[in-house]
Amino acid sequence: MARGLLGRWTLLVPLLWGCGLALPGGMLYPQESASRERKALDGLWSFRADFSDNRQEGFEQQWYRTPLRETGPTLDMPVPSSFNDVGQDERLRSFIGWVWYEREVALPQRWTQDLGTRVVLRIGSAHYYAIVWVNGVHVIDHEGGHLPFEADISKLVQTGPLTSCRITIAINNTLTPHTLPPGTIDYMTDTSKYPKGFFVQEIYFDFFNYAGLHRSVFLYTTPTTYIDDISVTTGVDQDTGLVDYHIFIQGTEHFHVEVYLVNEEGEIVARETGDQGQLQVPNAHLWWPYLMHEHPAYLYSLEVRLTVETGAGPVSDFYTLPVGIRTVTVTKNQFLINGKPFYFHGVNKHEDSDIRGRGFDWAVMMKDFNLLRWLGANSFRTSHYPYAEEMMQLCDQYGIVVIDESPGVGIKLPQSFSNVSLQHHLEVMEELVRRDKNHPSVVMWSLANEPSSFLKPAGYYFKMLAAHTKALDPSRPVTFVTNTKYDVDLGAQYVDVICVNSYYSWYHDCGHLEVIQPQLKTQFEDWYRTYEKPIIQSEYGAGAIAGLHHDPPLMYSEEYQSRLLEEYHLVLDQKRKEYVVGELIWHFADFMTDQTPLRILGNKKGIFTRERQPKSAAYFLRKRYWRIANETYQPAVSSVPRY
Ligand code: BDP
Repeated sequence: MARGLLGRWTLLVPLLWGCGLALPGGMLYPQESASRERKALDGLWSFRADFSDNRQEGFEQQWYRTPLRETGPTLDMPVPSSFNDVGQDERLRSFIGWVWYEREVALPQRWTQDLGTRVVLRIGSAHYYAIVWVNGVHVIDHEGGHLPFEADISKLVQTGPLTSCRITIAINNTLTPHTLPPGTIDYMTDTSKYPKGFFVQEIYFDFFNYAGLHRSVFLYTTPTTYIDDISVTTGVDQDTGLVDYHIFIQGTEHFHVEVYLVNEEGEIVARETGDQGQLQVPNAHLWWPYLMHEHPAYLYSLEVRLTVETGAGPVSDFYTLPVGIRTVTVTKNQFLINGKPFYFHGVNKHEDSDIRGRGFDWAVMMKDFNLLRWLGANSFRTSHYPYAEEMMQLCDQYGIVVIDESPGVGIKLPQSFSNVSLQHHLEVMEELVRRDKNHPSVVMWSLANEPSSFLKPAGYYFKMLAAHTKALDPSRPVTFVTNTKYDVDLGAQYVDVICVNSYYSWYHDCGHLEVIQPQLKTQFEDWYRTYEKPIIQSEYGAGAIAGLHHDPPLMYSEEYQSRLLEEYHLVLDQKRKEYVVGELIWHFADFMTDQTPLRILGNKKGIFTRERQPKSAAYFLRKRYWRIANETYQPAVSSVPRY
């Protein structure tokens, strides 16, 4: 294959960089209300991978101009899902380059005839780079595989009697040193060893680079004067809950906004008018992580009503935002929620399961939440990229605390610390904060996972990233997850909480469980002495093949996995009395990776299998998590198993 693989890509990316850092517009989750309609385009889409040598055939032949089936053979592709594991064709599983998705949608006549209606196309996640056309007209490009983007397509669908539209999305999963996550394409030109045109995508992270339309694509409507964004921060003054809000209106400067805060019983507890203000709630029910309080995860509804007077009468827009009133504070040795010490006993997750790859799935999400509760986990980190919005909403409802991580994983190469990369990373943080800022479950932003934070440019890189993220959201602490040694890490000075990954007795001193206690103790003491900041053990764990047993414990047996956790826990139990504020097991469930000799159909460090069945370590960890919950939270919830 020729190097044209990246041709169009490299051409387009600089256009985005030119946009500067102020993101235009909000990214509220589409919802139905008295003024809004929504259509989810889940289901089968037409799909075609561009197998041409330079991957440019689709652009050369303008596949977006006519129905995709007229350009050549197409497949039916489920959305949401990754395209990789659905078919039986190895070429598609490992495909790198452009794939094309298309869907024809019938629209209600009121969407296409009423010029007071704004029709928006919103793509929840397209991994990695996307170009979108509607009825053959280019509407938007987007870089980044894990955050939503949208385009106003009213003008394209309100052109006459036509009440359908054809949506075409070209997606490229190629990773370069400047994408997030980064990667490189290596071309193998020695034809005595490799077939002509052979190349591989190198990645610097440990999960399969699934691609496609991973989340729902929505069409939704608003009036042409509409609520574009809502920003809420909460505080507490004695028993009074404080909700500071800012509503962003588009389409007019002359509007009337009413804001109501409604409790779970449906009663209005506070009201205000105007696009900015503070709602005060006497005797407020605070949002607590579940297990921590008898009324966990209490959510109010912020009902926003916009009214605009027009010549033809008043036009209204309505949007309802769930609001949890809570505070987050960090001291030098504690992480406090509502002023009380919070200990993260949770997991690291991936969006990964079976043939759907990383595609969102309601059943998998519910199973995972049920498993989290079964386990007694109170938190997770969105390793190593932002998760579906539906998942964040459920965390708000169920009281699961989230460390919200950007896709900054595998930042290893010096080029990936360049200004070009930094600029993109800053934008991704903007997109992430814009999307997730109102979730009470999100208590901290994670900028990256295991970057080469010992490299010289890492200091400036993380200084800028941390400062920018804090400027975007002064209400939450910031971290990044490190596996660099404490005395050479150049980024840790800029974070509020130190998150450390370590794999004692797994990647080093293999099989020697007896090294864990001294090494882990030293790790914590070194970090705390140097930085005097609270520490989270953000990853630790061991691989285990479900059903593989060996006593005495040997690596990859279920026994070894449990024993390794036990050794870690002995030190964690000492240090959590001092300054360790959390432990997140690596990993919640087995997950797919690239093929390497160290991985057997994926990473097996899950305490659940990829099919979500428990290994022995899950029972072991469950006892611990519920024990910590029983010890820590008062009053204990009656449904808590008492170990
Ligand atoms: C850590 C990475 C994680 C890997 C894990 C492992 O943060 O993504 O999957 O190691 O090796 O370094 O299992």
